[in-house]
Amino acid sequence: MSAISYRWLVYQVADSVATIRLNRPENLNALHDELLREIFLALGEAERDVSVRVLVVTGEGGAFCSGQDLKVFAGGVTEEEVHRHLDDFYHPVVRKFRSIPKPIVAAIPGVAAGAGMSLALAADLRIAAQTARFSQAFVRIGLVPDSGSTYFLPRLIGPARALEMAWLGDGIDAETAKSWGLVNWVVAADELPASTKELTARLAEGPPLAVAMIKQAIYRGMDETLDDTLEFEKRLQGRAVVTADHQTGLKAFFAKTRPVFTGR
Ligand code: T3D
Repeated sequence: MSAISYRWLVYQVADSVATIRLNRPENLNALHDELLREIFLALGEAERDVSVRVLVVTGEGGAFCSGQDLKVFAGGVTEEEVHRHLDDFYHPVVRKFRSIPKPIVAAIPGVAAGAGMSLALAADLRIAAQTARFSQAFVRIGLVPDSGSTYFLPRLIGPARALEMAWLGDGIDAETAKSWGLVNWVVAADELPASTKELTARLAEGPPLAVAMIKQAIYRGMDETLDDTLEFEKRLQGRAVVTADHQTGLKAFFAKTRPVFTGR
């Protein structure tokens, strides 16, 4: 039972997994301010809930998210307004994806376009249905990629493919996205819920402290020198070796049993 009542998304917790389901299917889960605010709140709720070990972000009605609700800006917007809008609504969400010390999986049933694709890219892992499509749609309406797309995309697929997507604005299908390294897994559309559950169950079984430190180290390592990274890994490993979960893992290894990690 959520402490917050959401109007534009569905928030559910089951088996240590919080699922955030964007719920504006009539416009492919387009993002308006209220939905963005609710995504931020839901991410925070899942972060604080100690029973939650993994988050899933997905969309209702066969789409992931079509990006900014274009009806909102149909009347025009000033430079200052767009700055404030990005600062107040998009950037807090994107930063939250990275700062939450738990795995975040984007489960992508259909189209992920514009800032909707940016949200999928901000997740740690992506599992896509064969029906998924990815589009850097910004250029089609004379805009530039935002909400982290120019950060995440070249890191995932390289600058040439990122430019191809951003300049041409063409959609790519799930298999192409997989072959480019943009998604981790592609599954049949009707298998997406079960495959997501299987994946998140495995992630939820992991030792939470080590899982959190791995997320921190991997992202930090992408922006640091080798020497800095070696030092940072050393510090994290010093914290990991003294956890009860490490002892649990060792005992399970020698006993040839499955470890049950508690996060201590
Ligand atoms: O400060 C700021 O916020 C600036 C930030 C901007 C960030 C951005 O995200 S800019 C990019 C915004 N997104 C787009 O430009 C994508 C627009 N949508 C599309 O190009 C296509 O809809 C898709 C490629 C995503 C899917 O195409 P298709 O053929 O599967 O569906 P459709 O028929 O185009 O869409 C279905 C309905 O959803 C349709 O409404 P209708 O005709 O049934 O009443 C369509 O208008 C509506 N819809 C789709 N995307 C949006 C939308 N309505 C509002 N905003 C949308 N983004």
